[in-house]
Amino acid sequence: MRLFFGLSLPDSIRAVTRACAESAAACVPGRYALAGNHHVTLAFLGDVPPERLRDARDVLARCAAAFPAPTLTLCGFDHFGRRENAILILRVKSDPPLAPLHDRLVQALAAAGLPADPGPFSPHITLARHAVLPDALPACPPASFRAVQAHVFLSARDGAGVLRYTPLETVPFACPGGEN
Ligand code: 2AM
Repeated sequence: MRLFFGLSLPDSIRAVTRACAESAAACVPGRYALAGNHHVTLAFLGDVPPERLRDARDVLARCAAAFPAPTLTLCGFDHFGRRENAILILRVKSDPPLAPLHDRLVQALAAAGLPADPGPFSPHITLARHAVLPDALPACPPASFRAVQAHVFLSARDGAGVLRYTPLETVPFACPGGEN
């Protein structure tokens, strides 16, 4: 099974990312992700035998339990790759930054004998692939949310052949104030 660790978006934030994707689609051709698939990847594992799902979950649970629930802010459009064949993204800023968590996850996965893409890591939400970027992109309103949970996601095609990211496991971040 193809797995990754990531953060899901609250409905209010997904409404913003959906609106950003719709406004981009008016001027940026590309293959747009389903808004239901919008997420922030923390670490990508790739193919994992189903019997090791529990071990992957335990790695995420241990690392998340030692990390304060981060506040994420959408910081506007950006891209990876060439402008004529780009991955269109929304940049995400996190407080505290997510890079140390990504590094810890990659180390813990390796120690558990699980696969992990070492990076580079740059937090974002993918909106479209094979995008052809114009000189200017529309504005995307700033929006913030606190992620109190992380997930093990399954990346798989549904019966109709549509790629879906499905949370299989959910684990809490540390919450110093004890609010969650
Ligand atoms: P993304 O986070 O930029 O959207 C499932 O494939 C998810 O894991 C996708 O959201 C994808 O990119 C992310 N991902 C991170 N590293 C990956 C890799 N090496 N191969 C495939 N997907 C990867």
